Amino acid sequence: MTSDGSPDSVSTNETAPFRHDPNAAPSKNEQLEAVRLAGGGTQLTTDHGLPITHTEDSLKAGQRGPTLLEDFNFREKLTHFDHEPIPERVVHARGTGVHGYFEPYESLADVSRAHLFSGPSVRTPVFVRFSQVTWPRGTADTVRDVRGFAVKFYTQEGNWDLVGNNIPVFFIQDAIQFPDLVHALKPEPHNEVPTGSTAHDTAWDFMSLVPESTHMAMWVLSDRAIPRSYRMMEGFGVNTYRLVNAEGVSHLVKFHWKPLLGTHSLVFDEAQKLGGKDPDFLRRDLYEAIDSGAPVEFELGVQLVPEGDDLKYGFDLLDCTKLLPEEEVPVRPVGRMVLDQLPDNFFAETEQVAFLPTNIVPGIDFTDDPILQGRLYSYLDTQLSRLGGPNFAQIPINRPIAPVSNNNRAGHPHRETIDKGRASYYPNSIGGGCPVLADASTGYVPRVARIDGTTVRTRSESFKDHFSQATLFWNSLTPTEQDHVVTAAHYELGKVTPAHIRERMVANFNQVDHGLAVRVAQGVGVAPPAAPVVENHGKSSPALSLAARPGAGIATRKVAVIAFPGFDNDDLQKICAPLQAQGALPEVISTARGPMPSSTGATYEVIKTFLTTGSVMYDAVYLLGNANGVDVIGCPGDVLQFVQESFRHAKTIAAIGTGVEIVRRANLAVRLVEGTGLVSDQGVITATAGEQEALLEAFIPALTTMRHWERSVDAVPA
Ligand code: HDD
Repeated sequence: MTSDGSPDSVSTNETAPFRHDPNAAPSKNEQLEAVRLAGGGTQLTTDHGLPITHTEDSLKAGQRGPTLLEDFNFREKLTHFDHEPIPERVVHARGTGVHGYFEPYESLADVSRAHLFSGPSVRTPVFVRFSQVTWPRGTADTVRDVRGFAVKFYTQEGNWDLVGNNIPVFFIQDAIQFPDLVHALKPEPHNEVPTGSTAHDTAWDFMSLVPESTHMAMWVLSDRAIPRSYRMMEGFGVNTYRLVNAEGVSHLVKFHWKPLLGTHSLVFDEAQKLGGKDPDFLRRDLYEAIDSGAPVEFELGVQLVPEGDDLKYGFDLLDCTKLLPEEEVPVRPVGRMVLDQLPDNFFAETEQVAFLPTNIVPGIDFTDDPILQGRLYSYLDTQLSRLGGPNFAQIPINRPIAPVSNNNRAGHPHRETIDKGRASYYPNSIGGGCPVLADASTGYVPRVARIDGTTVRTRSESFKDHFSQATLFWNSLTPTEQDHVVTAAHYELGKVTPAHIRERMVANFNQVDHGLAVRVAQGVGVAPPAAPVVENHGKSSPALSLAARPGAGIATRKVAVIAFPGFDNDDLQKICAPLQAQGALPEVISTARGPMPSSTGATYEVIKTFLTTGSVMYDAVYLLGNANGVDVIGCPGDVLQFVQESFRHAKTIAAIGTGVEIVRRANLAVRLVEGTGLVSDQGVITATAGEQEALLEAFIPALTTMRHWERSVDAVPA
């Protein structure tokens, strides 16, 4: 067989020029490729393979003379550099990708004929790209935004791309509004301000005028939009898809990804500070976790609804501004995805990966959801300008593991495949009819659906309830999560200039919940609405709160261990080993990089300092005791800020021996140990010297809790 699947010897081909004979010796191209693969590759060469002896000076006419045009190496190097950038994605430009695999727990054959779901022995390679939606490639990781959660499954039946987000609903109901939405959210066109924030006029002008976006706006104002880690957020397919079994029976399906580590978020103040301290916080977190062998695992689940029940739940399953509460249709666990390998090259893999909702496999199908329908057009189209033309599927990261044989040929900018044979059309007899059509048992067969209606440009009546699920979401949040929504609204709308936009948003919130509207109004200079528009229906879906999935254990939680010269070595050993044994990541922080003497004279090699880190990069802080006492340390502002900020961000703080004195000087509104013993108050745990074991016993559960919301942030002294 040739690379395009054409058979080798057909009688009609016998007299043809340039006939390809597979039994013949390797072609020149194949011989050249074999030589290339055998090559060494450590010597500096031009792009054309010429070994280069000098690359730091251009070829000049005399010591101080002009550069010569003849210097082809100079020209090649500069030309290549000048053409390095490619257009960034119009949305989801900033992202990071990793490799892994997916394994089903059991066969899903009752609902889908997809081979990747056929049983636990099928392991499918995946590439996952997590992203932000709205901002340019250079934006800080932690800004408030929806996060993309795109998974490419390299299945034996071709690539399946599940291109979802970390929020289960969307802003709009019809894809024709997507360009308007994105234009409004992005930096404003006259001055390209602001980057990395929807806190500006056009964003809220649009959302205030499009009431169906209110539900999504509530999610974006919630802590979901500032995840602590890509490893600690849920993923959702958002649109409704179909699963189809071998008998042709289909179910509507919503896809879910559940993180093994539970769902956790940053505090907004922390997210903003991280933008300066570590703009790469989320990608670094993912890389470091995978590099250290820590578990990065998600469970795939499906909510299945029999065909025909799309209106049964009080809303339309084709309307992706709505979610299907898990309490109504439980999520059936399907399998696990493990992310365990970093890409070798960011550009080649993460930047060049192209996700297409049209990439589906037999056993998975579309619905008439108008957002999904629009997406089926847009993604292929965008790859053409981003990746330069129709051959992007041949870029290694996009190449399926399933064999490809068709009659697509040539194309700008390049074609990697060296197609053979004369027949590049269907039907043909010259190539023996190859490639032949798949039969219905192996190939993709589009769903059979009766479509009957007159052309309209209207929104379905079943899409017209814009607020009751926003109320459901609001009712499902914990009081702390609700406070965060209100503060985020104060921040976002507080930066909106025209009063009428702020007023319209408050009016929309009043359709969600009167109390919410009043609280938002109070912070944004708008008169609170006098009365509710509708009574809150009182329903909730506990699964929508981040608190519903805390995860278990302390794996990959980062602990800042603060130490100064003369630190108690015994304290250090007794804290680090047990934490590491449970998968946590303690890191010593001090005032200067280099060897630091301990109380016993042994030295510790300090890598992290107050200058190169910040409390916002850690989940908890632990202050070691010191033989020299706290006055020698002098309690620099850096350490006090570290402790106060950790307190403000509701993190666990532990201190022992003289470390307690530092906490005392930080003036936190908690009880601290006096005399001997251990005191634990609102996640601040203090103990006298020598009480390491008791301290650890209290510290580990507190670290598992992650945040101590019982603290009042206002308790932080000015
Ligand atoms: Fe989209 C990228 C997710 C609606 C048009 N989208 C993109 C990515 C994700 C999503 C995760 C980044 C993929 C990557 O990492 O490369 N998009 C969604 C979700 C949506 C959604 C969950 C709502 C259910 N998108 C949507 C609509 C349109 C687009 C309605 C247009 C009609 N999306 C695009 C795009 C992008 C894209 C312009 C930009 C880069 C790309 O496709 O490859 O075509």
